[in-house]
Parts: sequence; C-alpha cells; structure tokens
Amino acid sequence: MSVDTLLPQIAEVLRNARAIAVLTGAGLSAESGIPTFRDAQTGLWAQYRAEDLATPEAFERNPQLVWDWYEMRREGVRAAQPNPGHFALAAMQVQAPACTLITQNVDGLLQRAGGRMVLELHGNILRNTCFDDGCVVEAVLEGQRPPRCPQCGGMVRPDVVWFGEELPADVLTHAIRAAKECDVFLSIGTSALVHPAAQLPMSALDNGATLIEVNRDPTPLSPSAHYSVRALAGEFQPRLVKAAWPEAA
Ligand code: BV8
Repeated sequence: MSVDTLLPQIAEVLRNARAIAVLTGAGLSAESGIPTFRDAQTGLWAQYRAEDLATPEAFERNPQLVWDWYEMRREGVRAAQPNPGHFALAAMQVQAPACTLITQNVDGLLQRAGGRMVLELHGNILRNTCFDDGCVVEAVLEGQRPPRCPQCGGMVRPDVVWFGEELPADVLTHAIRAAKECDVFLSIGTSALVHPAAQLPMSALDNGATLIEVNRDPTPLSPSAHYSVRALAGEFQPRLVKAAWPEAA
C-alpha cells in the first residue's frame, strides 16, 4: 500500500491510542547529518566497522584510537541540530495521553527537540565515565588521549553501552514495561538488529499492541508490523503527527 494510503490509517491509530511506546534508531538522526551505525565509515575511519570499535576489547587494545573515534563523532553530534522527525516525536508526546520515547541513539537530539523522560538505552556520547570505577567524569583535562580519571587514574571512556556490555538496568526495565503496557508501538529509523532493544517491539506485539514501523529500508521487523512504511523519518513523522492531531498543528 502507498505511503499516502497508509498515512491516514496510521494517524487514526495514533490518535486513538491509550499509550504509545516509541523506539528510535540511528535513522532518526540521519537527516541531522549524523551517519547511521551501519553506514560505511568515511575518511580516516573507512577501514573500520563501527561495531568493531564500539567494544571494551577495542578500547583496551587501542584506547587512543577508540577515544579519537568518539571525539570525531562527538564533534558531529555537537554540530548537529534536531530535525523535523525529532520535533514531531516530541510533539506527539505532548498530544498523546501517554507516550514513552525510547532511543538507541546516543546523540541527545530527542531531548534537544523537547522530548521528555527519554530512555537512552545505549547511553549518551556527550557524557564520560571512568573505564575502571564507572564513576561519571565531568571535566577531562586536555592532553592525554584518553584522559585519566581524576578519582582513580583509570582511563576515561564515553558513557555509551558497548557491544558485549549490559544496558543500564533501570532504563531497560522502564523500556520493557512501556513496551508491554502500550497499545501502540512505533519503531522508527532502526534496522531492528541490535538486542535487547530489538526485542521491545516483539514484546509489544506479544501483548496485543499495534506495531507501526517507519524506516527507509525493510528490516527483520517489517513482516511482523501491522503497518510498515518505507519513508524518511524527518519527512513522514511530521505529516503523521499533523494528520493525527490537526488541532495541534
Ligand atoms: C547486551 C552505543 C548482554 C555505542 C550501541 C541477541 C541476539 C543477537 C545478538 C545479541 C543478543 N543479545 C545480545 C547480543 C549481542 C549484541 C547485539 O545485539 N549484536 C547484534 C549486532 C548482532 N548486543 C549487545 O552486545 C548489547 N549488550 O546484550 O549485553 C549480552 C552481551 C553479549 C551477549 C549476550 C548478551 C549492547 C548493544 C548496544 C551496543 N551499542 N551504541 C556507540 O554508539 O558507539 S548500538 C548501535 O546500534 C547504535 O546505538 C545504534 O542506534 C544501534 C542500533 O542500530 P540502528 O539504530 O538500527 O542503526 P542502523 O545503522 O543499524 O540502522 C539505521 C536504520 O535507519 C536502517 O534500517 C536505515 O534503513 C534507516 N534509515 C536511514 N536513514 C533513515 C532511515 N529511516 C528513516 N529515515 C531516515 N532518514
């Protein structure tokens, strides 16, 4: 079915929802100029795969390389602006009776667009912690790459969840509860490949929710979705929210 045929139907579902849970991925920030996780890397980093750098083993093997990769990404995140897709999700959170925003992204753009109580499953690239004692490290001194923890002298690392690391338990518990209790689950801009985040839409389905997917490309989730739309988040999501709540536009 065409995007234009699906749009009013999905708008109706959202408008009548009791509780919406939203899972966002890197595709939501693509139109803000932040490369997605599976986009080929460019320039200096073209020889590496993101999945191979985003691990504790890579950091222990070559801390300066991994630190520099995150410094390059942080620069891009700081320069990026939320796009209409982020603002539309924040607007939906105001209009809907209940709307939980769950993100796999580490860029903080949903919060900058006005999203509230955003559940950051994979942490935030603009925060730092100590690799040894896990404490939050506020200010890092220029010079050493990676810098050292002022408390214990351990290596400072970005406050993100690497592959092979557990997600923050409180955030994951909250996300699982939102997925199980919602009657509409929206998956937007994610390849639905990374676990345990990819399990959330399936939990919602198991509990009888209507599953909506908005993604540029098909994903393993597409066949299970009640509505699977091939569209760009920054283009489609604002149209969808406007159709669902025209009085709010
Ligand atoms: C864990 C932070 C316990 C770091 C990230 C079960 C089955 C299989 C594997 C596992 C499993 N359980 C655990 C694993 C292992 C692993 C995993 O899932 N591996 C996968 C890849 C096979 N998971 C873990 O290790 C997790 N930890 O479970 O601990 C454990 C450990 C080991 C073994 C068992 C249990 C930790 C996962 C977190 C990793 N950290 N990020 C950093 O950012 O540097 S994940 C990383 O991928 C990003 O956060 C990213 O958001 C996330 C998910 O990717 P997507 O967001 O979907 O991005 P992607 O590029 O893939 O897709 C973008 C999509 O957007 C595309 O589909 C594209 O079509 C679309 N798109 C593009 N532009 C647009 C668009 N759509 C709309 N509009 C557009 N404009």
